Amino acid sequence: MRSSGGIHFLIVRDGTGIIQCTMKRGTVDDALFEKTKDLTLESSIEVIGKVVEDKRAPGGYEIRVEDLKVFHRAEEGYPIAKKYHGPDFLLDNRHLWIRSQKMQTILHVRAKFLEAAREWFKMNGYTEFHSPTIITAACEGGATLFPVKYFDREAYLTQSWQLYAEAAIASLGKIYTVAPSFRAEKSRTRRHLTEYWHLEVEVPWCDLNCIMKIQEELLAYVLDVLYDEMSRELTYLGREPDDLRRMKPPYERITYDMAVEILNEEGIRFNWGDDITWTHEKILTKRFDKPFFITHFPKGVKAFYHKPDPKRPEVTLSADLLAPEGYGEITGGGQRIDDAEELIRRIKEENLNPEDYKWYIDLRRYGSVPHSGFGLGVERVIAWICKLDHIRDAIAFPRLINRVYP
Ligand code: NSS
Repeated sequence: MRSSGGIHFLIVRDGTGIIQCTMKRGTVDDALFEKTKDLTLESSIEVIGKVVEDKRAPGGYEIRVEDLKVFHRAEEGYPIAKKYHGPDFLLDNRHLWIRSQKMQTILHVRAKFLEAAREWFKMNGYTEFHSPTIITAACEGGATLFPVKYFDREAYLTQSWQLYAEAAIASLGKIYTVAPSFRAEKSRTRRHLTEYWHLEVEVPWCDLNCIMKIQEELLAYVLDVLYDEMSRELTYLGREPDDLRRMKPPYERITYDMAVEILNEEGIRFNWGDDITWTHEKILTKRFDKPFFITHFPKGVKAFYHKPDPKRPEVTLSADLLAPEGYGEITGGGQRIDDAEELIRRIKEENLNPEDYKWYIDLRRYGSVPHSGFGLGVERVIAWICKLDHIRDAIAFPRLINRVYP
C-alpha cells in the first residue's frame, strides 16, 4: 500500500492475480480511512467496492473501495521486501515467495499446461493409469536410484512409470500418467530436479514413428491452448506468445549419427557412441528454431528396454525431443523390446539381473505386441515455455541436490 493526496492505493492479490484498490478520504468512514493507514504488507482483507475501468491502474481496472474488513493483520517485517534478494534467500522463503507475481504466473501456466494435456488425452481416448512409487528394480539405470528402507529390505523411489505401464496397456490400451519421478542426480545443473513431475504415455500397436507423431499432436494442442488462454501471462514472463505459434509441429528429425556430424562440424571432439550431454545439446539447439527429435541412439547410451533397430542392431528405435534456445531434452522415449529372448539378452548385456525383471519379461511371454511410449519432464517444458533461467522456478517447492526445505 501507498498513500498520496488523501487516497490509499492498495494492491490486493487473490488466486487470479492482483488488482489496485483505491480508498479515498471522504468516501469511506473517517475511522476506517485512518485505520487503513496502518495496514501491513500481506494482511488478509475483504474489500467491498465498485470495479471500474482505469487506464492508469496496473491491468486497466481498479476497485473503488467502499468498505474494507481486515481478517488478519500480518506481522511487521514480511521477509520479502521490494529489494534484490539472492536465489538462496528466496528458496529458503519459498513458502512466501510463491505469492510473488512471477511464481503465481508460472504456476498458472503450469496448471493450464497440464489441464490442456489432460484434455488432449481425453479427446483421444487415453485412460489415466497409476503405478507404484516404491519399486524394486531400476527403469533408467542404478546410478540415480533413491534407496528407501522398506522394513527389512531395500526398495527404491521410482524413476518412471514405464515398466508398469507396459503391463497395463494389455489391460487398458492407450494410457498416460502425470506423477512424480525421482532421480538421485548428483550434479548441480539448471535442468535437473531430484523430484520432478513426469507426464508419461504408453501406446500398444505403435512404433517409433507413431510415438513421435503422438508427441507432436499433444504439443500442438497444448501450445495452441497456451497461446489462446495464457498470452498475457507469457508476455509478463518474457515469452512472446507468437513464439508458441512458431514452435508448433511438425518437428524435424535427425538421427544420432547426424547429431554427431553436426557436433564435429562445430569443432567438438565427439566420438560415435558417446552420450549427448547438455553441453552438446545446447550446441545442437542453435541449428533449430523449433523443437526437434534426435533418433536412433546407440544401445550403449539408452536403457535396456529400447528395441534395437532390426536393420542396424547397434542403434535403438529411440527418440528424444529437444527444445530450442538452449533448453535441450524435454522428452525421451521410443519403441520397446517386445520379444522375451531379446529382452533377456539386453538385460544381461547391461549387467542387470533378469531375476529382478521377471514380471516384466513375462509380459513378452503372454500376448506381446509392438508398443512405444515416452516421458515428458513437466518442469523442463514449463521452463522452456516460460523462458526460465532455471528449472527450480517451474515447480513450487523444488527438490535439488542441496535442498529439501521448505
Ligand atoms: O530418463 S528419461 O529420458 N526417460 C524415461 O524415464 C522413460 N522411462 C520415459 C518413458 O518412456 N515413459 O526421462 C524422460 C524425461 C526427460 O526427457 C526429461 O524431460 C525428464 O524426464 N527428466 C527430468 N526432469 C527434471 N529433472 C530430472 N532429474 C530429470 N530426469 C529426466
